[in-house]
Amino acid sequence: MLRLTCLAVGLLLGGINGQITQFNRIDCYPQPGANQQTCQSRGCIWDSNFDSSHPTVPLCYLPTGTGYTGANGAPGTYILTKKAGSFVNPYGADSGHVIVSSQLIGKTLNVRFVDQSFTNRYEPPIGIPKNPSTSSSNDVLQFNPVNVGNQNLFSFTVTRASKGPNFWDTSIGGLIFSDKYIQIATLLPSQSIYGFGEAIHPSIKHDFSRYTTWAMFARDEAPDSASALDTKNLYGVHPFYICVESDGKAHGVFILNSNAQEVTTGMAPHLIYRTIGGMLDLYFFPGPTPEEVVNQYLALIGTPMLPAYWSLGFQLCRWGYQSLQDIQAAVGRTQAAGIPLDVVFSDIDYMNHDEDFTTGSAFAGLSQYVDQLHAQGLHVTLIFDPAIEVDYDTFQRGLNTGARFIEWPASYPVPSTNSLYPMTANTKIMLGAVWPDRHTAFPDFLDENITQGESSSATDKWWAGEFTLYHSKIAFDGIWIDMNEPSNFGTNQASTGHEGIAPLACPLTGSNNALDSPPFQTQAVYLFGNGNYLSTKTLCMLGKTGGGKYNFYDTKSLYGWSEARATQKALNTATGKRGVVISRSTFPSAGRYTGHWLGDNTARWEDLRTSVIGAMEFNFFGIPYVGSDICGFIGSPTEELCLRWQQMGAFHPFSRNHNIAGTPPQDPAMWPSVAAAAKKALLFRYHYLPHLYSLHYDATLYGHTVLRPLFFEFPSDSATLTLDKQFLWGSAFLITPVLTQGANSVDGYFPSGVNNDEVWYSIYDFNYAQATPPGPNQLPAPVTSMIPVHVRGGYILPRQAPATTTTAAKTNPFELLVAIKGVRGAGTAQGQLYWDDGEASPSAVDGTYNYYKWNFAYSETPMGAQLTLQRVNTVNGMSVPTLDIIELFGYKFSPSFQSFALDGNPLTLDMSSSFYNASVNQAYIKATNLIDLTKLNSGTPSVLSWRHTLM
Ligand code: MIG
Repeated sequence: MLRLTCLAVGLLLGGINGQITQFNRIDCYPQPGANQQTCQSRGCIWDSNFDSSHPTVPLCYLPTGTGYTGANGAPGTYILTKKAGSFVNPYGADSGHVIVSSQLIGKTLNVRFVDQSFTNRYEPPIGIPKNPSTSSSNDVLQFNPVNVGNQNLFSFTVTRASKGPNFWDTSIGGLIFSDKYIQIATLLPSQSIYGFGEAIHPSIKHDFSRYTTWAMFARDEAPDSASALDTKNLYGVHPFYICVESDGKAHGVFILNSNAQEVTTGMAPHLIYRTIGGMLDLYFFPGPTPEEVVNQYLALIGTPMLPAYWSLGFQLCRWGYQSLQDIQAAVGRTQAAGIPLDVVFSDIDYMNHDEDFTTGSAFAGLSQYVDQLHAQGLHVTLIFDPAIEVDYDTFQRGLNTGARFIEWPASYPVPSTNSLYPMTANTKIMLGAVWPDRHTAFPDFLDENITQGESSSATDKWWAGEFTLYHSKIAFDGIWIDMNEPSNFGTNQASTGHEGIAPLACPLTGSNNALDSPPFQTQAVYLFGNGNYLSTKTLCMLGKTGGGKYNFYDTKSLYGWSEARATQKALNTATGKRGVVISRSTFPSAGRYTGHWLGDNTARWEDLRTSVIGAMEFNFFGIPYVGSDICGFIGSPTEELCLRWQQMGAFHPFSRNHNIAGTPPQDPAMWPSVAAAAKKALLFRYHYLPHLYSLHYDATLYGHTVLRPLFFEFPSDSATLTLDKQFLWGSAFLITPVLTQGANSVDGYFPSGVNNDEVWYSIYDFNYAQATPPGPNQLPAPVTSMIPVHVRGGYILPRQAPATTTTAAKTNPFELLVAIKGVRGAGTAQGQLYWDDGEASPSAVDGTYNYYKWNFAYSETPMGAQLTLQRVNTVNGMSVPTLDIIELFGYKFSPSFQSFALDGNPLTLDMSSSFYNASVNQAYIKATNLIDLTKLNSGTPSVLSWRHTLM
């Protein structure tokens, strides 16, 4: 049974019995139009004493005592029966029976509110929990329900068993349950809150000096980075945040819900979460490090897919290539400039009249060109939109094989549009209009009807079949899925933009409008202004998905997720390989199937800056394969902006230059200066691809981030909590991009660590191999150099000499960069390498990879150094390039080059290349076939040892 106690709450900031100030309010009028009369008529308090210095404070707010009274239910559960307080819910009848329960899933605490007054509450089918979580700490999370105050109001806290701060404390009040309005509010233990998406965040840490409401509902909406603040929802939905507590410990919270929803952050600090459907299903992750929070989150929802090795190469794209010759010209000038290039894209231009799985006449030679690119070791990614024109063979095959499309409800009168096309005349399919010339249908990827003996639904099978058929004509390697919010042109408006193609009209009024005009519509509608609805730019909320089982109202934000799932399967089926999928719309666990680009940004410095934040946030969300449109999508970049963006974008896992139609080309070879900078930055990236790939493997196997902010590694250094202009690859590689115009230098921060022993070695043009002083530094960064990159002492990074394709670079000998951490007496470094053929499917997790661990140590007594190399597991028969080079930073000894031995057997070094540079403590050891990684011991590690003398 749960403990029920009556607490005195005099110490609380506000809430159920406390004082309400302007800093701890819960908005009682979260839609536009609050005034004294509308406010008070719903039993709320109107503030006539408005403080103009805090313009975001809600003037209409909930009185104390708003919530539920309750009692013990069955063991471990709690029943909330009666709503308390003067608030009169204008958004529908209050539920009279909410059951609260909690459970531990490994170290993750799940708190569920099951609302039994309303049947068939929707739950996203993302298949959780995938796995129970673990933690480096023995602490256990606790759910502590309490009835507080005179009115016996229900609230709860979540804490660690060892106490410490309350992750959540709902004694602030404001719990509301009704069919189309669910609200919960909580006090927060600190202002260091990160996450919630997809949105443009002007800073990585949320701003608690004001009230801010972030909408979450998938929408085809381009990011606006130029406004001081734009809280609009973009393409995907991620109700997840990380909190760093005052002592540097971290925890996280995930709210599993796919309905239109929003979160308000308030000044107490507190947050208010509202959703207009589904469940209140909360997951608390104990950390205690930020990285562990993400590991625990991804244990629950699933870890990210492993991208094909080639997809870590540079990618060239644009919308508006007029013909195949335009693509060939851009690829030709990139290659002529010596810029590494791996992936060539075509946007919708290649299609015949924008129909999926067709090729337009201007691209007639695409198939042969793709073969030529393959012969050069390059790969090709094509775009496919979900909307299928309803008058050609692809659609007919779908109908023939039982594929489902989003439909009108059975009882709803189908619009006359359906009778325009023989294939839709007698169907309930909801027709929209996107890029194709005529009406389109939207595949229902949530269709769960799986015929016995099949492994996927007829819809998914048809989808994979279309890709397979098209692949037999054009041998693409990757799939880019766009417009999958899903986007639809002209919904509820006068025109679709296509002549003679009538727009979709949703029932906004009348007896069928319950889902299309719910009483509370969220900021996903209000922020877009009058005349907007949940169905704006998309399909009608009363549409049916899941083979008729669900309402689009509930599943709309899952569309991209479900398309990504089907498309990954289709890619594997069509190509027989791993490949990679890139999706615009995402939802928690989409990372299992796809990567993401940050959408239609603009060629502005502000957008370059927010893309640094966006890429880190998608790593929190379990979608580490992410990047922005390099040089900006909308508009035309200046030469300098494009140069800086190429330099920064060379460090994003998904590194693609992309541009809107109708603007001049902006591929890097368009300007000699940009070409030189791109070449230099990308050759650097290609040098370290084995490290980047290993980070992705770690993400797939263990749910790690690939890119992360500095506070992930140094959460107890409060200076890192707001840093969002630098980022790390894993733990060891710190990138300090130039994000401002006219700069010749850039400010960076170099944490000294809890033990004051961190070392950051420069690995770019300036002070190569030398340690940068800890703390803030101004670093040289002229356009002719790389942006600053530093490697952290204590790590060994695998690398290979670069080439202009990953295909070529992948066969080069391995090298290890050993960045030593330590005091004079002893220094150490560690690292690892995951290696496989880079494209086999299925990948990872089944153990079909090579895994090596390295360990370096030196000592003064006896005077010598040891590099331990261990082959942990290997794919039989796969040959791995030899290890030929070892470079050491922070190595304060002169090595005896004659003393090198592997497991006691002497080795001969290449003395024309090996050297020791005493002035910067750098050693460079080289020999052709120095160590055969294929034959390395798998049991007892091999030891490379040598003697040295103190300098
Ligand atoms: O409505 O396919 O975000 O990357 O170039 C525009 C054309 C449709 C939006 C994507 C963008 C792509 C464009 N697409």
